[in-house]
Amino acid sequence: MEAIARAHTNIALIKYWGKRNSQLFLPTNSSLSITLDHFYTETKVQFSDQFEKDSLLLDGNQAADKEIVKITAFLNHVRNLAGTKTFAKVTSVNHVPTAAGFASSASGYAALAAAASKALQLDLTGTELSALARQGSGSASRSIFGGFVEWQKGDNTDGTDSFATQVLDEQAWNVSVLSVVVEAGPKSVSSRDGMQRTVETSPFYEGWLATVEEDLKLMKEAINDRDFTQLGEIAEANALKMHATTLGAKPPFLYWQSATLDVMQKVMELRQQGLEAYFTIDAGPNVKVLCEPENEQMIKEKLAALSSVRDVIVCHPGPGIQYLSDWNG
Ligand code: 2P0
Repeated sequence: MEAIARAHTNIALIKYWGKRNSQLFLPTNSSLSITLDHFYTETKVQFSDQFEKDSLLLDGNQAADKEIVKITAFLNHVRNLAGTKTFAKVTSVNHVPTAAGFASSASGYAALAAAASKALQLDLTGTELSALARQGSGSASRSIFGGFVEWQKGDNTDGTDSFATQVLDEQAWNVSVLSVVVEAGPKSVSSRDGMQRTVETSPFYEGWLATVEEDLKLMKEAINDRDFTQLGEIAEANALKMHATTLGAKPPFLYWQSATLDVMQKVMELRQQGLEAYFTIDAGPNVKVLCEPENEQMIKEKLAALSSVRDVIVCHPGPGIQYLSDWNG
């Protein structure tokens, strides 16, 4: 009763920002992302009656009790589906460049959902697996699929219609996502706490909700038409609006650091010079820069030359869940 799965991280072009139900991980808005080829998590799950509790070995280290509590809560969903109470040993390795510091809950829970459900022979469809991964971390619902992926927020109170679907596969349109790692201190507010605080206290959150569905519609149009300019403009504007909501929260907070602004300003400057590039930023200081493949080397060099930039890793649309027969972790 064991299985191994690999899941890639994703970067949202239309952000998931806020929950309407935190127990079930139901979002207030739909979101859309690109699954990235370069960064992934591999996870092996073994179920055995010999185990007296769940355990997690993460990147070679035994996880702290706090992490085990989360994993157990998630595995309970999988065990309920399979009608078993057997405990599991989870071994997981994040394949992200060590300097990057963005180990991802998206790839982590997507890989765990896939490996655990396969180990228990659940034979879930892609959408069922996505809805399961969502209950570990919202953005994990999107990492089940490759390429361009939409997570439909759904309307049902039980979450049965809140899962991701593929908009375009990873071969269909090659855009470049430069992952820019900046010199920065640790972040003080997690994305989970940050989105909750924003929903509960920011007067700007209404403005977010008022425009996000239109952003999503325009983004899907851009993808359908392979219109890179529209994709970039909408993604950058959507990210800025998400971050603007945090400034209105009580107490206010900001994920950007000075290095983040250096990269944002450089991207705007490059655009003025005719080199088309756009930025998007998640709940942290690092920046992802979107460009077309023919410009990626030039833009990479310009960004890497900034003194506050530690590394630039070139990514492209990557695959969805893969099941592996051998463990190389
Ligand atoms: C996203 N983020 O769409 C957004 C944009 C961060 C900013 O999904 O509480 O780790 O586990 O559901 O998925 C990060 O939040 O939050 C995230 P939980 P998650 O990618």
